[in-house]
Amino acid sequence: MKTTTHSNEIEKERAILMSLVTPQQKREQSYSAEYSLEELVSLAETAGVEVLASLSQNKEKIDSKWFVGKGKAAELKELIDEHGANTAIFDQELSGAQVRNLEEFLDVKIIDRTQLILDIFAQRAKTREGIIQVELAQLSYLLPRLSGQGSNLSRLGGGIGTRGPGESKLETDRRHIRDRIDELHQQLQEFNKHRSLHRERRKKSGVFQVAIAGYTNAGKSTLLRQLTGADVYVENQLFATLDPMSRMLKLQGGKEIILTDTVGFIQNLPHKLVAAFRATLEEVCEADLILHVVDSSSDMMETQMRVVAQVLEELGAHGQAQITLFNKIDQCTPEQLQLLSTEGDFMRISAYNDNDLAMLCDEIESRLMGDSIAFRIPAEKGDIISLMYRVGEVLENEVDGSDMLFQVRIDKHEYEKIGHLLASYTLDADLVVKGENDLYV
Ligand SMILES: Nc1nc2c(ncn2[C@@H]2O[C@H](COP(=O)(O)OP(=O)(O)OP(=O)(O)O)[C@@H](O)[C@H]2O)c(=O)[nH]1
Ligand SMILES: [Mg+2]
Repeated sequence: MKTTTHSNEIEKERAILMSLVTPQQKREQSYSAEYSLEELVSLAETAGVEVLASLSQNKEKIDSKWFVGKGKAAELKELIDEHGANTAIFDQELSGAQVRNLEEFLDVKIIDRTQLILDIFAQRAKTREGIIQVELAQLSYLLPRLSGQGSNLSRLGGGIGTRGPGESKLETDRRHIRDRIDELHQQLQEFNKHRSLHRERRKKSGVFQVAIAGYTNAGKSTLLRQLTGADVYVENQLFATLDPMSRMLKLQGGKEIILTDTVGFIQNLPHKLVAAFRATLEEVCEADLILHVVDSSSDMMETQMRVVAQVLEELGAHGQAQITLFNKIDQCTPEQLQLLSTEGDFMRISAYNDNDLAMLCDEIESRLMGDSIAFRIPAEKGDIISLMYRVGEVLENEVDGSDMLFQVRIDKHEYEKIGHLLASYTLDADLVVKGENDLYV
């Protein structure tokens, strides 16, 4: 993945990385400057860039002209000359003016984190919808940055920032960009319509939706593959998956669910980017259950979990039913294992361990099917008794005089529809038996 189709035409990017840390960032709980810079190295390498050195600065405020302080910019210039770099990559988003000033002063190509992520996305997008989403995000990013620099971006000279996933390289003319953005919006709307129709149909069919979400490289695709045998791309790299993939999974009790793998999250994920992928990420908001996959062998686990919680909140999915899966426990040190909670909505798993997967399936089933409820129904009420069988899985039934006693594991979808007809036959609340929550302790 390190080479691109354009690599023969352009000089390989040899970059110095630059990060600025402001007090405001330090206050943000889910932000770690060192880790962000470390990630920037991986992102750059994933995009095919040779990383030569990195530099960071603690500064009270972002400099509107240079982004970093003037002295730091001079230091960066020295480093660039010393290493013979042709690119500087910034860990935060830059304004058009900052890019121009830095470019003029440093005389190298200037790239920021957003462009780098978009470049990786451009190389990864496979489905028509994914390709459109990436192109739209790229163009929306470029447009406001074009002002005052003529009508094209030829200064970029190819490579990152110019690679487009569509048939041709990114259009670089401003008027064309506007037209193209409109066109892409329209095309995406078609996809959205189609997607919501599809979702409605699935909802009506009563099939449960389970979304797999989490930080990039946590093991989401691995989980989908191990559970369903799906032929998905699994790789130890950032953003291996871009397009969501759904697969059917049959649970022990015979119930079928749809599992969907989604694009990984990352800290500093620009809002615009989240917006471009909103439609696909809506799958997460609509899900009956979210499996939040965590790489528990990462030292940055807590930061990653916070980032995921934050993005889920931005998407409006934070209130959804969720199970946190501490994945990769086979790779954890004893100290790391000790930190993992085992209570409540948490499970420890290895996506490669069949026993863990079986337990996970049981847990998914009990979550979706809900708790079991006890009912007492007079034997002559045949119609009510037949409803009993529609509302879920009858776990036990016995005759008690002229009544029938039922213990039913409720199917939430069905219960929402017809539960009110049964309300007067439920036994007292003490007899409402909980699901088997101790399965994973
Ligand atoms: N040891 C171990 N490795 C795992 C486990 N789960 C996943 N991996 C590895 O972690 C790496 C990333 O897995 P993916 O499934 O591609 O991760 P992802 O979350 O889909 O990542 P993106 O698509 O990039 O967001 C791969 O090398 C997997 O083999 C696990 O339980 N144990
Ligand atoms: Mg993946």
